[in-house]
Amino acid sequence: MQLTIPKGFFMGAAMSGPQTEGAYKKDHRLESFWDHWSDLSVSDFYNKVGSYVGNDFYERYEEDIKLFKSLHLDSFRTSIQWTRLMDQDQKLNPEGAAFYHKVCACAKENDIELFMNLYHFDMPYYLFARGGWENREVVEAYAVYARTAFREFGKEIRYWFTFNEPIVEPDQEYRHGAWYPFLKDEKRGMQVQYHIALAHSLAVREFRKAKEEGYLLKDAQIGLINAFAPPYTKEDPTPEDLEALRMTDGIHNRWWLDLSTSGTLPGDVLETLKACGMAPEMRPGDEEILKCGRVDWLGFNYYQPTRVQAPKEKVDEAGYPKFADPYIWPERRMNVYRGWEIYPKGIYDFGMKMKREYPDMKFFISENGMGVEHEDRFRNEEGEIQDDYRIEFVQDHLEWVMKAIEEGANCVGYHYWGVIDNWSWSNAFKNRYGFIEVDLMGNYQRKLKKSAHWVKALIERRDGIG
Ligand code: BGP
Repeated sequence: MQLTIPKGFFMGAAMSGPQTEGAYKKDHRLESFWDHWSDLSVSDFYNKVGSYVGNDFYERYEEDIKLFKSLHLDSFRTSIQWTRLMDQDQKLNPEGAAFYHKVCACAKENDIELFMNLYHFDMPYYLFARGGWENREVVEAYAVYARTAFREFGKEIRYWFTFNEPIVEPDQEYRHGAWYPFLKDEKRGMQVQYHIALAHSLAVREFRKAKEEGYLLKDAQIGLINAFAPPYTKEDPTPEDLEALRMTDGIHNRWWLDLSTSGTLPGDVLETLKACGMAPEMRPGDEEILKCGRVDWLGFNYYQPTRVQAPKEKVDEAGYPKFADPYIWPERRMNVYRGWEIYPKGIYDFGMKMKREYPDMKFFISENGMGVEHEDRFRNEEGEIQDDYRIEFVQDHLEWVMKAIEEGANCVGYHYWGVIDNWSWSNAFKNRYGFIEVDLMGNYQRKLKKSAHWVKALIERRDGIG
């Protein structure tokens, strides 16, 4: 069956400043958390490629936006880097601002809607050194940064987002020990997660204020983007498995969904945390701040489902209560390069959850994509990468999105992650996601893959052209 997408449904590209821009020391940009980690131990990064280069977007933004246009993509998301926009005195860096003004102007010239995110795991290092998200002053500093960005670009950007996947830093840096500073401390992770919820809410408050004061476009909107991985457990669960599901869903999804739809945090989760001594420290007045956290719409990043079961051990290595263990579904299909399960139906299940539980909130699929290693293997005689696996991946997911829409989900778009190959954190350039290849040996030259032609034809059918 030929896939068709509805008219007016956003089809675009997702990317981020720290993974694409490069130019890490240009125009007085500050050192980021990633630059610091790269300097400290570059061998933690695949092939020793640290955070410095991105995919050269800083120099090639015009070419890239024109490429999006040539594929008929109607929108793209990137992020402002806090390190580029602000100086250490929390004042605007005019050179950094000039770059983002150029990006805004170029998107406009090409008739592409720009979705601008303010934070994509990229804290300025001087703030990280002061305790990062564990420190309330950093929460305040983020609000100053957000206010500065709204005032500076208010008339150029319609769609704003406070955070991309706010769950990732608490998880990767504080709970799982996967990213620098490699901590495994659930309690500190919870405090960080709480402070990010406050930072998000303060930024939304700044947005509303900036709108009232006339700094923003009249129809400007603010959203939050999260990895809303739908959680599943065994088909025949015990009450303990269901409890594991409740807390996993509570910390990963409901925490952000309740905050962004009703300006509260899930009471049952806070109670459980309190009972086991893991509740974050809250201050008088915080409830009022959180109430500001309601947004206009949501982004849903989807790569894989979360499958959990009751934990074998009651406590972790540090002595904190464990809420869940991973559950390996016997029928799972894997993206072996990334180690992530491929389960397109998860996107539909999440759409149905939104329809049932948060019917007034519209959302879009803000990331979905397939990273594959050694794509050179798939070149044809003309040198073009034949990434049929990627076409199949996107088609399968989009079919489930369309089914969710038919059944009433308020989903208004789809952004593919990494339309142009980019730098993937500690995996650097190991797995390539793009419809467009970046030739690292050829001065970052861009080349279309087979999937680029496929997505172009798909959008042409939507628009009745071609
Ligand atoms: C999401 C992030 C992106 C991107 C993507 C792919 O979680 O928002 O920044 O990196 O995952 O993951 P990875 O790059 O780790 O392969």
